[in-house]
Amino acid sequence: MRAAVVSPDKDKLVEVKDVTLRPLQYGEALVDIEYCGVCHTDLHVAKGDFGHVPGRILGHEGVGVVREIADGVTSLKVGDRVSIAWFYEGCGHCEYCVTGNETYCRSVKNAGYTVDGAMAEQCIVKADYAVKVPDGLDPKKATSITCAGVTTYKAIKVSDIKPGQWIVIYGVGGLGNLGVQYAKNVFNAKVIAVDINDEKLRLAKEVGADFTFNSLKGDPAQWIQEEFGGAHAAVVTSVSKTAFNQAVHSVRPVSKVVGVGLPPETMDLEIVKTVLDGIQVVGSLVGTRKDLEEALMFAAEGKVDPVVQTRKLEEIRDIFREMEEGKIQGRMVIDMKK
Ligand code: 8ID
Ligand code: ZN
Repeated sequence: MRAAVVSPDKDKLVEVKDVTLRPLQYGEALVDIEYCGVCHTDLHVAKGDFGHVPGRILGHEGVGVVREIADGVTSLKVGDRVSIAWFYEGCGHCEYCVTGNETYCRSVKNAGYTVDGAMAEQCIVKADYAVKVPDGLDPKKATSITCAGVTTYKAIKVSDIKPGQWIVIYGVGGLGNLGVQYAKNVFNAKVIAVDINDEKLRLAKEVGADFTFNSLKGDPAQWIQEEFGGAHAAVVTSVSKTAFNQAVHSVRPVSKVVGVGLPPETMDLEIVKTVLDGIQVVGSLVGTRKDLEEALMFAAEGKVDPVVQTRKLEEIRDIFREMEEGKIQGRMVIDMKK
């Protein structure tokens, strides 16, 4: 089968190859992939930002239909539509798995990074960890919820934002435009979107941001403090430490700054500001199976509507280039039938 794998040559990033999957094991299911979204995390993996994994099949915004189940599978049946997410499997019994923090399991497996993912014609899933896609949700759009959607939904939960409060979302690319929609339509917050790209800000406005700000044209933190007295929370999806630093200065005292973006660099956390204003800076990693089920439900109800365009698997290198250049609006999704 055709699959996009991490290239052994770091400059090439990725190559499309013919790959044979291993046989199914107890508790697993084989999924025919229909669509797979391309997340900026796939680009980090291909670049080796978290360690080089040559030969690994990329993809963790996968959606497909179960073709075959192995012994021991009770949670899925042939014909079910399921998602393939970054959180592929936890151990199921550690402190993190049993306290609603399964994505932090120390033995976690991640699709498209530590195990083969969904940028392929087929993918093996652990049945108990493959969250079903609700009927009536377009599978092309469901791909975006599988990572971008659940990640921002969860990050906003972690931010503790309350209805009517101001939340600032830094970076309104693939993740951020969904963050705007969850913040506005599910959490009933008022939303400020900050980016360095006017096109992305236009989309953020279209999908519901109350205000937008291009941080190449001024200091967003100063503007947010002057206009709104500071935001009640910030979620940062930007692939840049500048945005993390600005986010800390954008919020009111006793607020949370939730880090989601993964630029491989260090933020400058000003100690006096952080301590005197009681600011909490926390990370947030994708979401649990339950978070994903909820995030998918809100999309099926039409509260969140992913903006997607489809391309061929063979175009993956071009997609990565366009992502790096900031040219993709919403999410680029690979259509495995193209
Ligand atoms: O679980 C997680 N924490 C998780 C899940 C999924 C993705 C984390 N991520 C990470 C990705 O690995 C990546 O580092 O979130 C980051 C964003 O992923 P994405 O939304 O898929 O990337 P994108 O579509 O390229 O959007 C990035 C946006 O950031 C803006 C860009 O203009 C773009 O709209 N941006 C940048 I780059 N620098 C900025 C800056 N200084 C900025 N926006 C504001 N200020
Ligand atoms: Zn992702």
